[in-house]
Amino acid sequence: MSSMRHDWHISEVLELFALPFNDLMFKAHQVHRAYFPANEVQVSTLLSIKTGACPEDCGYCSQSARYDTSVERERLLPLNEVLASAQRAKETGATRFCMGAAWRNPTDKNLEVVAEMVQGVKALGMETCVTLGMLQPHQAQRLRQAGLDYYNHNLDTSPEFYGQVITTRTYQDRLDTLDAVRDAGIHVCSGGILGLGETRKDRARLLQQLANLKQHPDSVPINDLVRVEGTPMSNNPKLDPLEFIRVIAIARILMPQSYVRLSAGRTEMSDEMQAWCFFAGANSIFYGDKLLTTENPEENHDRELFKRLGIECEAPKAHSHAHASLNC
Ligand code: SAM
Ligand code: DTB
Ligand code: SF4
Repeated sequence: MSSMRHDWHISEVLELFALPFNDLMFKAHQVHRAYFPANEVQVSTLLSIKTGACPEDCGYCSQSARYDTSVERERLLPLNEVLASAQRAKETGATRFCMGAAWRNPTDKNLEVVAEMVQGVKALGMETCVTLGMLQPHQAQRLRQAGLDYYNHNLDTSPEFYGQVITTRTYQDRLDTLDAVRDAGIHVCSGGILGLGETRKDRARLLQQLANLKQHPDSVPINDLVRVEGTPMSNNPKLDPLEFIRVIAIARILMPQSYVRLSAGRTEMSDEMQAWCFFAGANSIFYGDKLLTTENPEENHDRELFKRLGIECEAPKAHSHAHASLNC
């Protein structure tokens, strides 16, 4: 929308970080209410369709072939298994099904198989999202043609800190993939991870990069590092929860119309911390006891938490604006 800003200066973002916590929460929550129903959260479920043996060296990742983690490599899952998982996710109340593959990039042959998965999941009446690594423009167009709704590809961190996290693909590669996705008419899902050892300025620069894209990402996942044994980041100190909540709030202020997803790391967050994240503007989560390879809160726990907070699940877009409950 034209009133959305894409010219944030780093000093403005840092000023938001420096606000007293209450002032920042108040501001973010006002923005949130102006653009979204205050008590609705969108629910997505993740499935790893191809696990492990990834040639990239992302320092946080359980699936990189460079690190000795407990993740076992698996082949691309067969279509019927993927569809059975999607059906289960739908029955538990998820409206979007996100499929992740540990590839540097898909081959055109890989993509045909994924296109079939996208078509099958869509036929169940769910929104679709995939995250397959770098994408060429013709590949993005092929996925769009298959009916893909969202493509996830994160900037992860600031351009300055990026080289200390990943050396096998550049920041510009990521921006190019996001352009290809946007140009193909697919919704962009792009965010980052906190707790990598970055500074507050790096966190501000990440948010600035996302907000200053030509169009804001439609969905902005904010991940808290899951410290995976065997990765170079397994012993990173935990980020201050209040700093994490600040990042959610600033993402909400900078990108008022985007869904801000409280993504990885929720198993280590208290219920109170998650409640603050929802107040600060988070309005999407991953639901189901597994992310890609690591644990997520149990479904029962999330159901209870939503009930205690009076949060409803957002109904599927294609149907009505009615509220729905996590239907487990
Ligand atoms: N391989 C594809 C790629 O990197 O483009 C897609 C899957 S990758 C797992 C998607 C995102 O998950 C990463 O960009 C990162 O932000 C997040 N992620 C991966 N491992 C994580 C971890 N241990 N803790 C938190 N977030 C993580
Ligand atoms: C994103 O930003 N977070 C999700 C999704 N996009 C694909 C992945 C989180 C992965 C957490 C670590 C794991 O389970 O392997
Ligand atoms: Fe591979 Fe994605 Fe993990 Fe990086 S984050 S190592 S690209 S699976």
